[in-house]
Parts: sequence; C-alpha cells; structure tokens
Amino acid sequence: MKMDIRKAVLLAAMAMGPVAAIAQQPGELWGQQGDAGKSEKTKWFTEAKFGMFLHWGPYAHFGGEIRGKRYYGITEWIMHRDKTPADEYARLSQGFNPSAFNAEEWVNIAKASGIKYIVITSKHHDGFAMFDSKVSDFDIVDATPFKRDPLKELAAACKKAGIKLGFYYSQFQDWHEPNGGGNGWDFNKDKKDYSSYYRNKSLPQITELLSNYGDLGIIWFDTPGNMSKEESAEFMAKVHRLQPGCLVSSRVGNGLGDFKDFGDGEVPTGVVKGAWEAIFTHNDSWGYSSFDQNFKSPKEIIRLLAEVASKGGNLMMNIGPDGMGRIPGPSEQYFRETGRWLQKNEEAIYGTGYSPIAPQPWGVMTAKPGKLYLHVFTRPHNGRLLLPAFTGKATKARLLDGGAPLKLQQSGTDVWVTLPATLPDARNTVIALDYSGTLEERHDIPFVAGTQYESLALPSERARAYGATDVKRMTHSYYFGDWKHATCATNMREPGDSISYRLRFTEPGDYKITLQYAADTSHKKREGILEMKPQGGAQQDFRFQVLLTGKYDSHKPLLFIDQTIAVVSVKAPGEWALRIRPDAAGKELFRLRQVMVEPLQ
Ligand code: JFZ
Repeated sequence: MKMDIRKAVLLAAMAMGPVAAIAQQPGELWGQQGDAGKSEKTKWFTEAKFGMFLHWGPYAHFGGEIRGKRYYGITEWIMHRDKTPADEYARLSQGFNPSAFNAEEWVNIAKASGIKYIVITSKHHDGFAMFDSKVSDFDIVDATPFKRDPLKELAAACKKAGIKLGFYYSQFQDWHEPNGGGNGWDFNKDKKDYSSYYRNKSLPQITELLSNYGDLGIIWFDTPGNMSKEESAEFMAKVHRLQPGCLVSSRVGNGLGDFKDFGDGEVPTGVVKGAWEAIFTHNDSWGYSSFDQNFKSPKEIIRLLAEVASKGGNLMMNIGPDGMGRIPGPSEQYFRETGRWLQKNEEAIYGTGYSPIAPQPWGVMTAKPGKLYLHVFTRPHNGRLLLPAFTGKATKARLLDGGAPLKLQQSGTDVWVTLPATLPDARNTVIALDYSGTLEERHDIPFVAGTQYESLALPSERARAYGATDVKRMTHSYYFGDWKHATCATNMREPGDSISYRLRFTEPGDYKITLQYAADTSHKKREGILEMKPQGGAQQDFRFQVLLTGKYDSHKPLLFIDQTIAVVSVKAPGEWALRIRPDAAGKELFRLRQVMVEPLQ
C-alpha cells in the first residue's frame, strides 16, 4: 500500500519537472516563454487571468466510494488507490449516467463568474474518454447509458458565450490500457510498450479532439511520466499541426509547452514573467467527492486571484461536478460571488501585468500602463495606506468601484493614500492610482512594519538567504494527493547559514517576534539566535531552543509551531535588520516558514 502511494507521488513529482525544489526568484522567466516571438499566440491567455478547470468522469459517479470502500483525498485517483481491476472499473462506470448535465448552465455559471476559459478533462488517468471516440469504446457514448457527447455540447455552449475551451488529456497515464502508464496491478509494467500506446490511443484521440470540437484554446497535458523529450515534442507538434493557435500546457513534459503550470495548489513565490497559470481546486479534490466540504470562500478566491495576477499569472480554479452532472452548490455560489466582485473590478484584473513593487501588509498590486491597482485586503488602523518604493509621480487615486476620489500625498518615493473609514469591500477594495513617469521594479525592499496592522508576516521565500541555506517548497498532503506547499528556509547548519530581512518600522513601539517552523527529532536540542539591529544602533541577540513538531513526510500534514522569541523596543521610526541563524555548527536548525512581527497593544 505504502509503495503504491509512493509511486503515485513519484508520478506527480515527475510532472513537476525542474521547478519543484527551487523557490522562484523575483522576475524569473519561465523557459523560452514570454519572448516577443510567442506573445501573440499567448496574448489571449495572459490577459484572461481567470480560468475554470473541470474534472469530470466516472470517478464523479463514485464520489470517493468504490466497491464498498471510502477513499478520502483526490477522488479521480480512486481506481489507482483501490487497485480496481480495469474491467471491473469499466463495468462500474456503466452506472455513470449524468442525466442532469446541461452544458449551457455550466457555461452560464462560468460566464457569470468572470471566467474567460474552461479546461475540462477529456480523458483522465482512468482512461475513460468523456467524448465520442472512435479510437476506443471506453468512452461516455459507447460505455454508458448516457449516450450523449458532453464535450460537443460544452464546445457549442462555450462558442456561443465567447469562452475559450481547452481539453485536459492524460497522455501517458491510462489505467485502462495494458500499454498505458500507471496500472501495474493488472498489467506487468516491464512488458508495457508505451510507444504503442501513444501511437494507438493517445495521439489518435488527440487528433479526434482537435478535429471534432472546433477551435480549441488549450490542450492541457498532464503527468508525462517517463516520456522522452522526443515524445513530448511529438505531442506538442501534433497539436500545433492540427490547430496552430492551440496552446499546450507545460505538463506535456520535458520543459516543453506554450505556457507554464505550477504544481497543484501552488503560487510561485514571486513575480514570474511569461505565460503561466496557477492551478487550484475549489475544495481539496479535483474530482467530485461526496465528503469534501472544504470549499474556498469568495474572499479566498478573490484574494488568490489578485495575488496570482500581481505575480503575472492566471488562476485556473477547479470544480468537480457530481455524477449527475451538477455543479456542487457551494462552487456555483462562491464562483458567482467572485464574478460579482469581478464585474465591479474587472479593470484591475483582466489584461493586467505583474506588480512592479513587492506586496505590502495591506495587500497586493496589479499594473497597466500609467496605472497601478492597489488591492487592499487589510485597512491600516489609521486609514493611511503607505505605498513605498514608488518611483513615478502619483497624480490621482480613486476607488475603482464607484470612482470616489481619495486623498493622495507623495513624499519622495513614499505615496500615502487616505482610505475611507471602512473599506467598501472587506475582501478586496481596489484603488486605482494614476501616475506619470515610470515605475522601476522594486521587489527587494524593506518590509513595512508598524502599529497599523495586527501583525506582519515575513515569509521565508522573501528572505535573503546566506551560506548553505536552502529556501525550498515542502510539499505535503492531508489525505492523499491533496497537495499543499509550504516554502521554508532549510539546511541552516552553521552560523553562516542564515536568513535575514530588512524592516522599516513606521512607528515606535514594542514588537513581538515569533518564528513559525517545523522540526523533527533530528533538530532536537538545537539552538538558534535571532539578531535584531536598528540602523546605526547596537545589535541585540535573542537565544532560543528549537521545539519539535513531528517528522516530515510528504504524505502527511506538515505541522508548524509558533514560538515567540523576542520583544524588541523600537524607539523611533527607521530601518532594522533581522537575522536568524544557528548558534553553532551542527544539524539542521529547523524548517522556518515565516517570521511574524506583532505590535504589542
Ligand atoms: C495531476 C493529476 O494526477 C491529478 O489527478 C489532477 O488531475 C491534477 C490537476 O494533476 O496531479 C499532479 C500533477 C503535477 C503535480 C501535482 C499533481 N505537480 O506538478 O505538483
């Protein structure tokens, strides 16, 4: 059992490619993308910002339960986890009869939600085609009582609504086929002829998809497994030959693709230039799960969308329709609510570029020529919002929704905007700021800290790392396949392996410094030093011993502890340096996720 889960994780890890371990550097360019040559083709995509992912297949009918057994976690992997024999899975799939499916209704929901493109599973790893395939009879028209081709209906509805359509296609994993990837319980892995699978099913089905459903925006490949670079290139060439305008996802494998996808549920740590997408699912499963109610609220979706846009990318959020073809109530409701926010704030999302200035304690920014959009999540207590490192000349500030003008002051590169007594939208109130001149990119600037916020988080991904310190993504999960990512400073073994932050305190006061980290028994009795130094003043050292939270295992939850290390008295506004290091050489100190700076009231 354990082994199989490891293998499944390995497959996912293979799909992650080279970005898995590396924290993204600000401004990093993905592959060859973002260059002038390709931008025309990806233009619609980079402007779209908000996509809807749909995972739908026989697994929706099972909803997390098969052969009398319940499986928590991602449900589209149920066949793999259950080791359901391929012929039995096929037999049980005959119960899949989504008679409530209505393509126009789905597209109406997408439209009202502000969605610009939809990507739906045409064939997931279970090998079941959600379209009328002549290549294989293991498809919804030939193998279920439903008989209709939902992708045809969806293509027509999308065309009518002006929404781009893409098809997810699992090009390597196919648990139904003896030569497809992934099924080692029915078929001997050593005897598989993958290239025969590509030739006889995968590539021909791609041809069907690109020939019978009109113009497609995307073929969204996934989990390339052990495909060679030549094979990935062949899939990509095939798509482009049949539809030159159709984009290919980076999970075609081997560093290829027209745009980049980050890991499931992952936002890159900083700005990424070029065409890319962050993918999330609305709850914790891609396919419908009858026992997963952990739906993201409108507030969470709205803020995530703004955050992803502020880094230059798209958010594609997944919904798992059920076995009857119904979109779960909370998904419809919370997506529609996001759409209502978007209607009033569309200018600050669609067609915008990444923020030239690092995120602030009040929120994030998106940009258009001559305009900066401030997405305010948190109101400073005194209502005076500070925008630092602003190299242009700010000329006008107004609430985007309604246009009410806001008082604006600039002194040097500090811009101050006076907010209303309460934010009109507590989830995200957008301020449109007009400016002249040019905004230089300022990502590595001091963190603004002060008494205006309940607390300030200093994520490790935005620290400066020294020595052997490795700031990396630690992937973990709750049940199965519901990946979460925590970026942590790791490998700090000796005093030179440190991380540091620059802070800019806007008000004097006492501030509590808290470390959030994970540590297992290998970190037992390790001690560290927190150094706090005001510019031109004396350094204070605070010593701490590491507490243990548990062993790291990517298949289990990764738990963090908040440990307060120091209270520092800030006598006057100004810059400070904060550094964390082991006190002496030895084993790894801990896995530090973030530092919190909290004014004492
Ligand atoms: C894949 C699928 O296995 C899964 O069922 C779902 O369709 C999801 C969208 O994609 O799983 C992956 C693939 C890549 C990563 C993680 C899970 N990754 O790169 O982190």
